[in-house]
Amino acid sequence: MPGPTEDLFADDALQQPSGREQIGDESYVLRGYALPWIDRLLPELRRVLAQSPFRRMVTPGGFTMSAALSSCGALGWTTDTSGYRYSPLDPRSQQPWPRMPQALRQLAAEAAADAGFADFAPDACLINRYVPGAKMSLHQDKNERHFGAPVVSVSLGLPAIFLFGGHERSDKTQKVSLFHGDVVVWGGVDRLRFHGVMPIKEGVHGVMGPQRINLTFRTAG
Ligand SMILES: O=C(O)CCC(=O)C(=O)O
Repeated sequence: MPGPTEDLFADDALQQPSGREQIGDESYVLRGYALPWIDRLLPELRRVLAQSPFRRMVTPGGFTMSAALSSCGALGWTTDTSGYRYSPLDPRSQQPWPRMPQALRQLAAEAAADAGFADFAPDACLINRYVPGAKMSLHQDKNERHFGAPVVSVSLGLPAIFLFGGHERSDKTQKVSLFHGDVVVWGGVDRLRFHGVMPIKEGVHGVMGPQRINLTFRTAG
């Protein structure tokens, strides 16, 4: 029978940090920010994914990404051997991407405002699914038309180590642990900083199962 201390540490929520952590001049981790939204968010996410299911895309260099992707909103980020771009159509169905649910849009706008970016109006929500072992290499988000709006990134499910670098690929990276419900916002002078995700460790999350889902909101058009 575990003692009281073990019981305490068996509870995920009690181990999770809370509050706002600054990771750059204009970059913040909002710990647990999305938790109160989860019950509204998950059914909407299921509807989006029924219409535009996850698929693994190929990079211009011919590599299949380990994360599987989908999107909602007016524009969806896609990649194939001819390049990275935003498209109004899901390349799989040639139909518009599912509309961005109001709960997702509102969560992103409120998180951006709390991090100092008022009036965030995302038109693209990229949905990344990582199974254990999947990762995202260091990259800059620069397929958007302008860089005035921040990036808002919501983590769900298995924990991840987010790599937050500088403006050069070779710059030192900070390792930021992200948990279910955490939101990262970066913009302004930090908008083009390199970032990525280390391979996800094996595990099963109590709500999301054996996966991590990340929602990344941007103003792309
Ligand atoms: O999964 C994440 O936390 C980051 C995703 C990301 O870097 C991206 O979609 O550009």
